[in-house]
Parts: sequence; structure tokens; C-alpha cells
Amino acid sequence: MKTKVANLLKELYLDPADLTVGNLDVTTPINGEFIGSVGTDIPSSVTHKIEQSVEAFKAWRSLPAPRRGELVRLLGDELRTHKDALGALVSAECGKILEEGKGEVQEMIDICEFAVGLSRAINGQTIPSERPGHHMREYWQPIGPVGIISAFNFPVAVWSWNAALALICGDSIIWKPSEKTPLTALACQALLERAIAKFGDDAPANLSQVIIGHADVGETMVDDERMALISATGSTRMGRAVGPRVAARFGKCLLELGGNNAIIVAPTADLDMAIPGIVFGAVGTAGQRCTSTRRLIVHDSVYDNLVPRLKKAYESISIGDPLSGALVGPLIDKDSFDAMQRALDAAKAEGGAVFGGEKVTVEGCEGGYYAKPAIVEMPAQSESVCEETFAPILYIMKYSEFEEAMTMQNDVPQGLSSSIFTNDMREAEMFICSSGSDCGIANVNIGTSGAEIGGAFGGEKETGGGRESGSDAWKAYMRRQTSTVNYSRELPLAQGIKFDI
Ligand code: UN1
Repeated sequence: MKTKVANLLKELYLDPADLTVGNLDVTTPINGEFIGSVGTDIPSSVTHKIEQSVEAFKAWRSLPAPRRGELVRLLGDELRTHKDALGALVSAECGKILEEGKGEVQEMIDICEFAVGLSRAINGQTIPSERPGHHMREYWQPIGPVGIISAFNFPVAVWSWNAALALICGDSIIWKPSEKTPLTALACQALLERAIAKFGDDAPANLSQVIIGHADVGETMVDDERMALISATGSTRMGRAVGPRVAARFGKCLLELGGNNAIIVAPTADLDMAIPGIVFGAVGTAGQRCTSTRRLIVHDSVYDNLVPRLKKAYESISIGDPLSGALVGPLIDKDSFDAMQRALDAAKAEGGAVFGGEKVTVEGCEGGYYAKPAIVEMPAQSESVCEETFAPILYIMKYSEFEEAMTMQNDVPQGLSSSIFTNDMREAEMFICSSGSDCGIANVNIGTSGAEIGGAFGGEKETGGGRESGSDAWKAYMRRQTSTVNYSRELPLAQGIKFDI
């Protein structure tokens, strides 16, 4: 594995020799083998990088936005060329299957394309002024250095959603990746540096930087008032730590945190579509997506048909080395495996019937933590179902009335993704009406995970309220400015006020 990773690093313009001397060891979840070590930052080096980022911002913000888009276009080119290598490095470092590793890089390519187009479309609006001879306009200005905090499970795509938008918006960026996945972060930075070199001299030095380390490193960035926006993707626990710190200094925060995503299977659901949707959502990325399907709310008329078919599908899933064609790879580490076992024990104590969930020993990968994805039939949506356990556990509950299903769907602290499988038009529309799903994502006849980059991505309640990626999420990376220009020879006051002097 070490040789494989070294070769991938070389393909991605990193010198493997440099990546064996740091103080942060990186192991692959595939078999627990050591694959490199990287140097970490300390608070003073973070402060220095922030200073540099402020300088880079001052230069970058003045370049025309379409020119800034050119850099993101070049980054997209690098990603296209290196999709296989980066996808494989993602697999090696976070354990997702190769197909999903490459899919993640595809998301990066897609967001680059989207951002290039946006670089000519970050429009403000003109607003009718109530005063004669006046123009009122809204401008979107670059906001400042943007801090990006990302998690191990999407170690590269989440950075790109933020980086591509921030860069076309005129912001400099500093990225704190998960300490579990620093190699992929360094590889992305190397690809962006190549794009910068091709771009030319008008890209300032230190436009994009990486900081590596544990919480103290992140905290230094989070607390620094020069960081205009902190965009943090990860657990609700992390968001609870980051949000108030940024708010205390009146900084801006974009939080994309945990999910507890449900699929409702209605009486008219097409089960041939629902089953693959459910299985991909629940076991894809070994249940370690923030959009993973964690709850199934099944109408009692289809329950006895659906659940045995699901169990059969689960039995056919190959669990093993994610680089060798398995459908489900390992959990990220032992802590994650232990959390899964604790959650299953808690569900049993609440009356749940557990199917699967056992440890799987994979030949040649004995140092990895592989588990059979679990299905848990629950008598009710009890306490453990309301928690997000980052593992392949699918809780199944029954319902009889549509309103009951909607209440159950919304009755968890998180609000990221949701879906319904139904062929009843009324149910489908009710699911996405004002009193329907309270999530940021509400799908009909597709699963909860695998969102396209074109939509705004994020959710409500404990999910944090932020939106990344598509639609008008770019506005979070800019500051809004209202400008009124008087082109008359009078000075009328607004609201009709007379102020004679
Ligand atoms: C995440 O798990 O943090 O919708 C992001 C999806 C992916 C992104 C997941 N496009 O499943």
C-alpha cells in the first residue's frame, strides 16, 4: 500500500520522501498500514499564513471576476487529467471505494465548471429608487480570506465546493483538512499550484494555503478576525465549537453539519427503484456520508415485502478492499467501529431487532475495521434513532398514515436530506410543501445521498443552516453592498423628509 500511495503522490506532484518526516502519521483505513507522515502547523504558523492570506486577498480581489474564473478553469483541467490518481488517493486515505473516490473528483470538476460560468454571472441587481434622479444598485464584493474546514469522508470535494466559489468571488483561501486525510489535501493544493503557475503573474502568492493539525490549529484560524468567513463541514459537535467562536467576533460562518436522513416508502412506491436507492444511500461510503440514509419510514402495507428484499440485497453486498472492487469498504477507524457497535447495543436495548452489523475480517486487510452494514427494525423512533452514528446503520420504522410518516421524518434534531418513494402525486407534493419535509434537501423517487453540485447543499436545525456548492450559495463568499447614486442637481431626502438649512 505504501508503494502504491507513493506512486500516486508522485503522479500528483508530491515528493513521497517529503511525506515521511512529519509529526502527524497517516494510516490507511484499508489495512491500517502507515502511508506517510506530514508536518503540522502550530498557532504561530497559522497566524503567519493568515497574514499572507490577507495580502493575497488585497491583490486577488481587484482582478476581474472572469479572469479569476480562468484560474478555476485551469484547476478543473488539472482535475480532469488527474482524476484517476486523485480518486485512488482518496480511496487509499479515507477508505471509500475507488468508484466513489473518482466520483468525488468528478464533483470537483463539476463545481469548477459551475464556478467558471458563475465568474461571469455574480450579478447584483438594480432596485427602483423612490427619489427622482437616483439609481440604486446592489453590488457583490469579495469578502476576504475564507477558512475552509473539511471532514475525512469527503476529503477533496468539500474543499472544491468552497475553494472554486471563493476564488471566483475574489477571496483568498486557507484550508484545514481533517487530520485523518492530509495527503489528499496536499495533493489538491499541488494541483491548484500547477494551475496558478499556468495562470500567470497576476495570481498573488499564497492565494491558497493549507494548515494541518488538530483542534488548536483550527481554533487559531476560527478565532482570527481577519478570516472573513469560516466554512465548516463536519460533525454537529465540531459546528457547536466553531459557530459560537466565529459569532463572538461577528465573523461569518457557513456550517454544513450532521444529517439523520430518512426515506419514506409509501404504499404506491416502486420498490424496484426504492431498493437500490435505499441500499446505495445506506451502505454507500460505508454509511459515512452526511447524506447517508439512516432511517426508513415504511408504510405497513409494503413493510413485509420490502424488508426481506432489503435484507437479501444486503446479503449480496461485497465488503472488502475498496481498491479491489468491493461495494463497501472499511470504516475510518476503530473509534468509528466501536461507535457503531455501541449504537447497535443501544438500539437493541430500545427493542430493536438487529440484522448484520458484525465485524468482517478481510484477508490481507486485517488491520482495517470492516463491518456488515446493519438493518435495525425498531418498534418506534426512539432515542438512539435520533442520533447520527457515522456508520452503515439503517433503522426501519412502520407507519400507517401519511401525517405520521411526515411527523417522524421531521422529528429528529438534524435537517439535511430526505426523500419519499411514492407514485401518489398528492403525497409527493405534500412532501415538499411548506408543512412537508423540514430538510435542506427533499427528494422524490431518488435517495437521500449523491446530490448534484448545481443545487445549494446543506440543511436546517443541527445541520447548521449553511449552503455550499450550487444555486446562489456563492453569495456567502461575498459581501453585499447597496449603493445609491444621485445624478440629479437636487438633494431630495428619502421618506419625503424636509430638512431646511
Ligand atoms: C458529505 O458527506 O459531507 O450528496 C457530502 C452527497 C455528496 C456530498 C456529501 N454529493 O452525498
